[in-house]
Amino acid sequence: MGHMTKAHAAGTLTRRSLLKASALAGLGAVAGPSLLLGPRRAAAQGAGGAILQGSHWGPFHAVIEDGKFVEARSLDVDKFPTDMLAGIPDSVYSDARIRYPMVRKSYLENGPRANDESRGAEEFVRVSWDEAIDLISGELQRVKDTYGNEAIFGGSYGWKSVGKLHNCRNLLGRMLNLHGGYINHTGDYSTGASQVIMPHVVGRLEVYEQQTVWPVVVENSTLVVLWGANPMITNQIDWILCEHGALEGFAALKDKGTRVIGIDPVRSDSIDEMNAEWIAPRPQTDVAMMLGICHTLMSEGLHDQDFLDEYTVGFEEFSAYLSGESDGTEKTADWASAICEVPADTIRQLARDFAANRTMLMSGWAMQRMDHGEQAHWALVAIASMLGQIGLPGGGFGLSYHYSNGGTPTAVAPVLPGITATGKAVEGAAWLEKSGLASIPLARIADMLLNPGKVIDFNGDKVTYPDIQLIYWVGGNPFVHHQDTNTLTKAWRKPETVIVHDMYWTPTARHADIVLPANTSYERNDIEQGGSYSLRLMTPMRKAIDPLYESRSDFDIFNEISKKLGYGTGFDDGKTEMEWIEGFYDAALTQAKARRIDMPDFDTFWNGEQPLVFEPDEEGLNYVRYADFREEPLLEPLGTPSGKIELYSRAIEAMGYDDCPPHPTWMEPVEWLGQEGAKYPLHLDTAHPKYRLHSQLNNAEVLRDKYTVSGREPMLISPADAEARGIADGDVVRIFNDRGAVLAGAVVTDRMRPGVVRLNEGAWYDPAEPGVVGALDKYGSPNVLAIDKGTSKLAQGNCGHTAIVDVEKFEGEAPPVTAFTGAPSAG
Ligand code: PGD
Ligand code: PGD
Ligand code: 6MO
Repeated sequence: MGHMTKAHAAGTLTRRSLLKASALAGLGAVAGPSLLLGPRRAAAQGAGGAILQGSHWGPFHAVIEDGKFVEARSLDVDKFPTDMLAGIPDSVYSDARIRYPMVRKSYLENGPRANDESRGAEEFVRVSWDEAIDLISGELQRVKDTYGNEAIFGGSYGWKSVGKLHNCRNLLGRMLNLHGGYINHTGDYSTGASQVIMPHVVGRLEVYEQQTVWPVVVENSTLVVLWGANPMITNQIDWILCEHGALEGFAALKDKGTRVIGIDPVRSDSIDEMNAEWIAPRPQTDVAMMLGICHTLMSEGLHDQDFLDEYTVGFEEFSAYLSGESDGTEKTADWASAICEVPADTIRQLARDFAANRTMLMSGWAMQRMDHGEQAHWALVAIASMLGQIGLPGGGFGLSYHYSNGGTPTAVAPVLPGITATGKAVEGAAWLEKSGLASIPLARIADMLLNPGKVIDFNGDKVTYPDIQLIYWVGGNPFVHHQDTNTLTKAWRKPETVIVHDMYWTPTARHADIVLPANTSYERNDIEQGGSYSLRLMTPMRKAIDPLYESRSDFDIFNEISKKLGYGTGFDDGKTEMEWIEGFYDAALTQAKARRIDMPDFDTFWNGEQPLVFEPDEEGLNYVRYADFREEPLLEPLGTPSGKIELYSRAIEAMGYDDCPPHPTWMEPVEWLGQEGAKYPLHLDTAHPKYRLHSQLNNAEVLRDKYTVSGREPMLISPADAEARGIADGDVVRIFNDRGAVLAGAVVTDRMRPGVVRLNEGAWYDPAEPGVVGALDKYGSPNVLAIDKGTSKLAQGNCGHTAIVDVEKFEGEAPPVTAFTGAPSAG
């Protein structure tokens, strides 16, 4: 075959964008929830001397004035640039910036000590780069000699900046591999439960895969369900450069007037934006609601028996559960209604509407980030299987329409390689074999630190916790992202040494012994691709400003440590930053040549003012997920043991886990609103924030000004719940349960289902008494309140959305927020 696809520079001023720009200039400033899909661009701009850069928020022009980065200006190629761009320069120059290598005072004076309670509490002392590198390399050697590489945790998780070279997590792994290896993690916080169960159900990861594309959905779907998904907010970012293509898809769906239903305890921005019908279940009960829908489909004969016979296994067992034959409880809509508090008639009508339409079930991930989170997506697959539309244009289910702009047609583009964690293995080769096994399910980190030697179940295996003495964290923020901060504070005292690189004094950096100032990706050169699924963009990330203060790139830091440890050019392969970048581009160029994709030479690319844009071909524009399997179930089997969709899994049955049965099952979460004798009356929804990427940009004041209440994180509460507690809009409130307490600012709103309050994840933990277990958090981090428990023995995912709490008006003078000022320093 062979087609010629041209990568072209973006930013040609079309007539449409000109019209939009002139008629609506300035509207972007007032873009609130109802305008998320509205025209929101200021007049299109050329580069004008600005520097092409990129981020999780999208590519942009870094506008530099007098050597200062003053604006991250969106590009024309991005039809829906995010408001978060405004926070980028602000965060770069924020007070929270780490300026110099710093060491915790008593660590510097007395050296590593176990069980240190002053971690997080003490002031830091400035040291020179030479001292810092000596200290770290000496410590890496000492811990290796004393305890072995198994004592080093380098499974540092988090949303490090974009860029194929300055991938700090891989760079850390690369340095530690040279040094003989380390304890790694498996899984992530995003889809901890689903990414483990989906391979048992559909033989694929599913959560990180391309969806039936938007043009097909817009043309064919007659009903779209946003099931616990808030794509207007969560598609603002991408794991690589964001291109916001799914927002173009949602805009087209809205233009067409397709019916949308939103199932969410919160009337989300997406529900408003899509004019969706709002159904608000009690949180953590979607599985019951889904089973009620399955039961209705079955009892009303609306299920597609032919599809079930040909493409699935296990419906017999599953239907015996629905009918109550296997456990004595019939999963009727009325049964479900008593649990999820959605009227039984609504549940039945949903089943009928799903069956009567070409229905696309788009699910977010919050519902698997809770106790027994494995069940939700499995039950959703069961509904979709009973509807029999999987593999048809616009039908079935999708687990990634809300993430990294899933469903944006995949372009004909090469894939840029990047730096890997495997340097040249030196002596540690034997140990490296073991290192494959030595990774712990990520969200069990506090449990691991507290219980060396403990054995846990994980997806049919047993995992033995190592005895960690050194933690090395880069590119993540566990003191914000991990559940139950007070338990983590305790656990974090266990290792002898904690080393962190970050750009900012995050709560994690404050809880380290040695802190190194990394520079931002705007202070170094790199290269990145855009659109995790679409591969639509490729851009140089040209250094826009010199590194601030004494900050350096993680690459340089790890390279120097590696050299100090005696690994020569093992880390950098003797190549400079620009040589690495050009090497990645050349590898892409080679692929492009083989596939007859037109791409400029490196110099032209590097000096371009706009990203390269790659276009999809017919195949990309018409992609229907599971169409191949539907057409050829025998020739294109799924990766499950049966080759089919498994509504009953023999593999899971064989594991014999009490908390993960072999078919989709309703089990009460460890704590929830319907629990008998529930200790607290409100559920805490910890959804992802509109103006941050997790904790990133929380230190940008221009953004904080948009959402904080009395300088604190906003907590959304229904009018009824607020009134019952004498809470008014704007009040400082105290949210609490047995695990801890936080302050926040009340926003009283009818967007909340009564009984539910929302505090977004990513808020910086700000303890009133630093380092003290049980301290009041002055700013409002929800993970002080969330439970630290694995979803089940199968996936051991995190349960960030499992927490019940109460709220009261805070009386007296609230202590000032100090999270964003930088750590206390002794000089
Ligand atoms: P970020 O705030 O993105 O959060 O947790 P994650 O740790 O990823 O942290 C990234 C950190 O890396 C920032 O401090 C940033 O400054 C730093 N960084 C960025 N670039 C660089 C670099 O080049 N070098 C160095 N050295 N540092 C860099 C996110 C995690 O939180 C995720 S993905 C999810 S899905 C979870 N969501 C929830 C939830 O829904 N509910 C609760 N309760 N908890 C959650 N936590 C999880
Ligand atoms: P959440 O906001 O946690 O996003 O994507 P994910 O889909 O997990 O939850 C989505 C919706 O689920 C919310 O509206 C929430 O109210 C709802 N929900 C909560 N509990 C329930 C429930 O019990 N039932 C139902 N039906 N709905 C419920 C997260 C994804 O977003 C991830 S993993 C990452 S790493 C990225 N993070 C960010 C980010 O931090 N900021 C932005 N702006 N965008 C992101 N995109 C990505
Ligand atoms: Mo995530």
